Amino acid sequence: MGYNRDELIEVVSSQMPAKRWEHTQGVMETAVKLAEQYGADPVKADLAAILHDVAKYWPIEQLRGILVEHQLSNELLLYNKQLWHAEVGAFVASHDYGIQDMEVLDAIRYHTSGRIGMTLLDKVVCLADYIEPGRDFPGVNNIRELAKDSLEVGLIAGLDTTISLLVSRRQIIFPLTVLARNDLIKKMEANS
Ligand code: DGI
Ligand code: FE
Ligand code: FE
Repeated sequence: MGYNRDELIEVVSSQMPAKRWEHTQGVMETAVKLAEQYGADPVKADLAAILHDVAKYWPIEQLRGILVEHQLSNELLLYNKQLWHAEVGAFVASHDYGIQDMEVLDAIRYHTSGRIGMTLLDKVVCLADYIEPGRDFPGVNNIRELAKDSLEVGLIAGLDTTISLLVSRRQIIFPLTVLARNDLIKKMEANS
């Protein structure tokens, strides 16, 4: 309990391979920049970014165990295991590292799936995860360009990429991801 930033960095980076820690550093840098540009709290963005993938390399059975034991999300258990590290990450941040800020915990919790009514901080962390400098997937440069002008347009493009990829692989889509995308589009249309 009561970890300072350097201690958090130490304890988080020790739980992942070097490559994933490089990704996390990219997300930290990008999330702070996006926060500054779009008016989110850069300190919270940095903290959420440090912790967002803390559970990414935990054994699947350990992730499942935490979801079940702490009754975090029964629904998540029915969907892709790649979604689990986000919910568990928020739990670990709170339970093991004493993070109490709900905004930070939610940004970690929803960094993979998104959600309806994403906060500014949710959007910043989720988008930073897509476009940090180390990311290299088809279309990433387009998302980077879109993100320069609009947090929402960039994020919708990111979610579209994920959904398209899942469709192309005939994989199940976590409904919240579709709901998050629809909600962002609806709100953009309402504002135009
Ligand atoms: O943890 P990272 O690799 O940095 O990024 P992430 O947390 O967004 O990655 C999670 C992976 O989960 C992503 O490559 C796509 C996969 N995935 C599987 N099913 C779903 C899903 N992602 C979303 N958003 N929704 C799904 O239903
Ligand atoms: Fe992640
Ligand atoms: Fe990530």
